[in-house]
Amino acid sequence: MANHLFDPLFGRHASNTAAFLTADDGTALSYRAFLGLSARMANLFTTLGAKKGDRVAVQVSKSPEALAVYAACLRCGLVLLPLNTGYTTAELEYFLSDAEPFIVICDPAKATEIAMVVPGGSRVLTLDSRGRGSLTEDAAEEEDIQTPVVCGPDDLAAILYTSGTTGRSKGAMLSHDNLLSNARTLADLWRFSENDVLLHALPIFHTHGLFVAVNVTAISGARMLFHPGFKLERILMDLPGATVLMGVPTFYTRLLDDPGFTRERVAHMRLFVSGSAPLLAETHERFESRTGHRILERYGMTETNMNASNPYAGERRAGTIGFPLPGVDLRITDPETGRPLPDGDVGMIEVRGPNVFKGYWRMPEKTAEELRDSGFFITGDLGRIDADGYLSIVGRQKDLIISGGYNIYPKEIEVLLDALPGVGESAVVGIPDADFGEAVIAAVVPAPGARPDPAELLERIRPKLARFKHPRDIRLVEELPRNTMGKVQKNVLRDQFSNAPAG
Ligand code: MLC
Ligand code: AMP
Repeated sequence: MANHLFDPLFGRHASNTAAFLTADDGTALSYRAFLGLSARMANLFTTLGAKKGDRVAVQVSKSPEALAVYAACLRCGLVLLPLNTGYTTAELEYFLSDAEPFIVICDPAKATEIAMVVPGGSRVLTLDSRGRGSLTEDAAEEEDIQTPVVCGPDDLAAILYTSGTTGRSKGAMLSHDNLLSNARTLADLWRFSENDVLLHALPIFHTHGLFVAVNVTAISGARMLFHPGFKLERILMDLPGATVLMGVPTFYTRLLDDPGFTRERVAHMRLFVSGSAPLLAETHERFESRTGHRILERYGMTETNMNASNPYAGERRAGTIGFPLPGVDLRITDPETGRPLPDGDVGMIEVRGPNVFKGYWRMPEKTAEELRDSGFFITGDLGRIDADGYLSIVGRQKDLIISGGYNIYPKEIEVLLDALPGVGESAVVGIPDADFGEAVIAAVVPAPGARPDPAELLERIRPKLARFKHPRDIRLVEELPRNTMGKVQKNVLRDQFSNAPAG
């Protein structure tokens, strides 16, 4: 095939007049029309001078046009760099200077601010939540046909930034084949067909909403009900016309909290998928007794796409993430020595397969630390395989908080707090939260003689951090608990704070 990923996902639908997605206002967009739109954008990128391998950074609201940017990039062999809409300009500055995109696409309301931090030579285009802006205006002048650029399995399709434990984000480089192999495996395993209608309410700047949801839909010729975000009433309204929902655990707890979420409403559904964060066994069980459906939990990462899934036909076991996907080698190793451990022991989850990324953008040392020469990627997740082969995640070795499916690295917040006057040192932890799974709490030890005001500290770090990373509470403490090696014992803090929730 001429373009390893574009052709099987989208190219083969060039004359398909069936609906690819239904937008929030009820308008249906056929595969053919979607491809025409992406061809116009691709022609615009080429007119602007973009060449295979150039990066296209995108921070825009979810819309069909925003999704067409993804297909347009694949067409031209450009590397998509999707960015969380919550990121502040201060956060964007790092991604843009690190990735050096040739094109930056942002909301018109942020264009002036973003233009200040865009590297020299980059072009800025705009796109608003309704699909309007210089991107679509200029693309409208272009032809709606385009010959996709030749791309092989190892060519890059996307770079997705994941925060690092040191506070510096790393760009995970994903190839055409990383994405294609995973889409094929999941579509097959979860029995997708062109009769499926996926209720799509996830953001499209992460692996879950962009690659799992969209690629699996496109490769199956299925259709999406494309919601701009998760709104409970809209989900309840559309469930009767859908067959599949993919969500983070917060989707499922919010649905269960609504009395309108009934067995009748989901009678037409065939599959509910959960991932990106742990699904409590209790949620799994409540869901089954309410709806008669067992949620299918799967496990993935930005760097690896999906690694493991509960079975479609066999037992979907609560509290587990099922079995390694076909083609994925998964092993549990001793975190200290890297030696494989027998089933039943808790250790580091390592994975290898066509799904595993190509390394971190311009960070060969970081890549070498996490990706072994043997091809195994060290996930940072701790797990155990039971006697029946089911894998469970029992903890994380990496210092990471997952809130509503978004990853938050404590270090990034600690660095900002530590730099403020009146702060001696700080430690950030996640405590259980009924809605988001975990909530961010910061412990601050005042500098000698100081008495900083927590509300003021929050005000100072606010402009530098996306809203979802803001501590829900900052607590002053006399000292941080440390072990004999002097390392902060975050588990002790977590227990202290969990037992004394914010007032
Ligand atoms: C929103 N807020 C959050 C938040 N989402 N705070 C913490 N954690 C989050 N996840 C903020 C809002 O800005 C708002 O701030 C307040 O919290 C309440 O907002 P809300 O209206 O209740 O939130 P909502 O917009 O409904 O969003 C919640 C959500 C969303 C769960 C729908 O966060 C979401 O779509 N999460 C999915 C993330 C995802 O796709 N992860 C996949 C990563 S890929 P204020 O100012 O009003 O107080 C990956 C690999 C894999 O992990 O395996 O899949
Ligand atoms: P991200 O870096 O955003 O891709 O997040 C990946 C991390 O999310 C993984 O390393 C896990 O810690 C977590 N994760 C993904 N799926 C699950 C799941 N089903 N259960 C528990 N944790 C999960």
